[in-house]
Amino acid sequence: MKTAEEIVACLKTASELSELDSQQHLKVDAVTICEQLIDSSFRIAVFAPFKYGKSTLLNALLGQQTLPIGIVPTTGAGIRIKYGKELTTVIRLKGRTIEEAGTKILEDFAVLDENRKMHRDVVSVEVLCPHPLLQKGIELLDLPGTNDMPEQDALVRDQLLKADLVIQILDARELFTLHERENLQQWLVERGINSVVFLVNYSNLLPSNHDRMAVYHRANTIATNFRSNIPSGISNLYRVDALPALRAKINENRIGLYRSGLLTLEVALYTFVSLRQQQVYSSRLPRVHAIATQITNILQVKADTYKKEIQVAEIRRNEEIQRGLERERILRQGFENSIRDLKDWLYLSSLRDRYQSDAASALRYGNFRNWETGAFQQARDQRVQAVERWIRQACQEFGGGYFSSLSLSFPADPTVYTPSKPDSLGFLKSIKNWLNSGQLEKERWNAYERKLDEAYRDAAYNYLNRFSENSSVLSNYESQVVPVIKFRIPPESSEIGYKRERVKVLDQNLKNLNTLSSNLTVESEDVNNEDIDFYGRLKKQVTVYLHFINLLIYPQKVRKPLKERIIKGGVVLILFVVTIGGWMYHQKSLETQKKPEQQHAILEKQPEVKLEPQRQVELERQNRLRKEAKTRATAFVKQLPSGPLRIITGAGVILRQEPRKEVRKGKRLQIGTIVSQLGETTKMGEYWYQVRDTTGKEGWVPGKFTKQLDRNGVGKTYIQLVQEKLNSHPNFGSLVGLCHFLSHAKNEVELENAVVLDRLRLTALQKSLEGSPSLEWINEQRANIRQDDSTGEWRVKEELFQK
Ligand SMILES: Nc1nc2c(ncn2[C@@H]2O[C@H](COP(=O)(O)OP(=O)(O)O)[C@@H](O)[C@H]2O)c(=O)[nH]1
Ligand SMILES: [Mg+2]
Repeated sequence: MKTAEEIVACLKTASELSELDSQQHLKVDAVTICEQLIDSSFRIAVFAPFKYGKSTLLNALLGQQTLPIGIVPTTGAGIRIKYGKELTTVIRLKGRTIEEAGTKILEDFAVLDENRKMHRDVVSVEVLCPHPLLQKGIELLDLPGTNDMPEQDALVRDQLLKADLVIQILDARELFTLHERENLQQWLVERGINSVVFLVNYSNLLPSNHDRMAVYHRANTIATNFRSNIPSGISNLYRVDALPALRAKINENRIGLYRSGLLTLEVALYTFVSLRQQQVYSSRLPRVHAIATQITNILQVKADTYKKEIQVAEIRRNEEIQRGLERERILRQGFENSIRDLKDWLYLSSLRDRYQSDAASALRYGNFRNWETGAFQQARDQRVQAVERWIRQACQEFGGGYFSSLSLSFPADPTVYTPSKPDSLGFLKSIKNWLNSGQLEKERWNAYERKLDEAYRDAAYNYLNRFSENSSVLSNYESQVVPVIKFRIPPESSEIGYKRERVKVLDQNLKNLNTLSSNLTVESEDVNNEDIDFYGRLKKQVTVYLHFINLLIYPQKVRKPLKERIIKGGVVLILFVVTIGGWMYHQKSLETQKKPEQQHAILEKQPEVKLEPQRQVELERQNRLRKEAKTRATAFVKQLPSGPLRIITGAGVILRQEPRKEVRKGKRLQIGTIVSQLGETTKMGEYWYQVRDTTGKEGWVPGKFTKQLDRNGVGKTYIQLVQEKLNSHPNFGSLVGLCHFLSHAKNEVELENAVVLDRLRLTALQKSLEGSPSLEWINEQRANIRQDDSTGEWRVKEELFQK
C-alpha cells in the first residue's frame, strides 16, 4: 500500500503535466484530494440546491438555531462547523480574523450580498459549537446552494471532494430534477465520491400519505441504483422533515423527533462515524482512484498525440535521409566515373597513343603552341570540368566543404635535340655516289631524316611524360574532395527532441499512476468488504446507542427529575430495542442471502412501505434485461467487419476521395458511424485515415474526427465519445446527430453501458431543446418531450429519466 505522501506526490506531478486549461476542474480536484488525504478531520457535508433545507437540517442536528435559514437568502460561503466549548463564529478575511460569540455575525458574511455574490474578502467561515458529535472530531459543512451562481457551484464542487460523507437533500415535491441528476453524475459519480446518503425533505408538505409513499418509493429506486459506498447495515436513504425536526429538537419533543425522521438519521450518522472514522484514509481512496483515472486518460491522450507526431516527423526525416543518401550515391558514382576517365587519359601509354605523333609533328613544323592550347588543352579541360562538375554539385547539395578547382598544368615546352646534318661527301665518296646514281647521298639524308624524326618524337614523348606526372596532382585532388561528396544526416529538430522528453516524462507518470491505481483498487475493495464481523458490528452499534441514550437523557447537561429521566429513558430503550432487533434481522437475512448488490440500499424502517417482493421482481427484471442486452451486444460485435475499426466523432464528416481539406465533395458520415481502417497518411501536418463504411464506400477522413474502436470496448468508447462531445459545446446539428446515434447505440452494448447511454441520450436531447430547436426536430421527438405550460419551453419528459 502506498503512503499518503507517495500518492500526493504522484498525483501532484501528474496533474501538473495535464497542462490543459479545459482541465482546470481536474487540476483543482487533484489538489483538493491531495489536501484531503492528509487531513485528519472527518467531514459530513450537506449538499443540495438552495432553499432545500440544508441549514435547517444542520440546525436540527445541532439542536439549536445556529445557522441562518429561511428569509435570509442563502449560504454564500461554505460554513464549517467544528467543536468548541462556546458557540463562536470565526471569520477569516484577507488580512484579518473576526471572532465573535454566537452566530449572528454569519448574516453579515456568510450570506450572499444584494448582487447574489459571495463576499470577496472572506477566506473561510467557521462556527465552533459544543455538540458531542463534533467533539468526536466530526466537522459539519453547510454548503452554498448549487443552482445559483457559477462561483458557488465551483466552491461546492471543490468542497464535496473533501467530504467523508455527503448528505444529498432531495425535495419531495420535485424529486431529482435534471440539474440534480447531472450534478450527481458529474460531481459525485465521476469523481469517485460514493459515500453518499440521500435525504428526502419536505415530505410533510405533500398532500397525502399516498403521495408520501409514492415519493419514497421513487427515491428508493434512485438510492438503490446509486452504489453508495457506506458500511452495510446503514441505509443510503432517509426521510427527514427538517423544519419539524428542528422544532422538535428545540422543544425536546422526542416523539416529534422520531416522527420527523431525524432520530433515525442521527443514529445512522453516529453508526457511520464510529465505523468509518478509523478507516477514513482508505475510504477516501476511491476518489483518488477516480481522479487518477481521469488524469491518466488525459496524460494518455497527450502521450499518444506526442507519439503520433514524433512518428510522423520520424517518417518524414527518414524519407529525407533516404533521398539524401540516394543523391550521395549518384554524385559519388558520377564523380568516380569522371575521375577514372581522366586517370585513364593521363596514363602515359594512352597519352602517347593519342598525342605523340601530333605533338612531334607540331614541334617539327613550329606550331607546337597551337597544338598545345588547341586540341590538347580542349581534351584536358573537358575531362577536368566533368570531374569538377560533380564536386560543385555535391557542394551545393550537401553544403559541406568548399569547392576547389582541379588544375593539371602543362609542362615546359619540350627541348628537341636535333641531329647534325650529314657533312658534304669526300672526293672518293662523291665518285662512289655518282657511280651509284646518287644512292649513297640519298641513304645518308634518309638516315638523317629518321634521326630528326626520332628527335621530335623523343621530345614529344618527354613532354607527355612530364604531363602524365599530373596523376599525382589528381590523386591529391581526389583525396581532398571525396569527403565533400557526403550527405550529412540532419539532426532531429529540437521540437521533436522536446516531444520525446515529454513522452518520457508522461510515460513515467502514467506508469506511476497505473501502479497507484492498481494499489488503490485493492484498497477500495477492502472498504466494501469491511471485515468487521457481525458481533463486532453489534458491539459497536450497542456502544453507539448507549452513547446516544446518554445524549438524549442529558441533552442540556442538566439533570432532570428522576421520573422524567425514567420516562425518557424508556422511550429511547423501546426505540433502541426495535431498531437493534430490525437491524439484527436485517444482518441475518443479508448473511443468508449473500447478495452483494442488495447490501447498498437497505430500507430505513418505514412501516408503511413494504418493498422487498417488489425489489425481488425488479432484480429478476434487471437480470433478464442484462442477458438480453448481452446477446444483442455480442451479435452486434460479431457482424462488425474484420480488421481495425474506427468510429466517426464529428457530425457529417465528408468521406473524401483524396486526403486533402480542399476536397469538399463526398458522402457525409454521421457521428457514431463505424468504419474499417484501410490506411493512414499525413498531409500538410494533418493526419488522415483511409476508411471503408459498411456500404463498401471508401475514402479519406481527417484523423481528428475519428476514434479507434476496440471490439471489446464498444460501450466504453461510445460513452467516452458522447461525453467528450457533450462537453465540447456542441451545436444543434451535433446534438441531433448524437441523439440519432444514441437511439441505436444502446442496443449495441451491455446493460450497464446501455443505461448510461440512454441517460446521455436524454441529456443530449435536453440540450438540443435549450438552443433553438427546429420544428422538424420537435415533431420527431414529440413522444419524448413536453412543453412547459408557464414558459413555453420544451423539456424532456421527467418520467423518461425514471425508466
Ligand atoms: N415546511 C417545511 N419547511 C422547511 C423544511 N425544511 C426547511 N424548510 C424551510 O425552507 C426554507 C429554506 O431552508 P434553508 O435551510 O435556509 O435552506 P438552504 O438554502 O438549503 O440552507 C426555510 O424557510 C426553512 O424554514 C421542512 O421540512 N418543511
Ligand atoms: Mg443554507
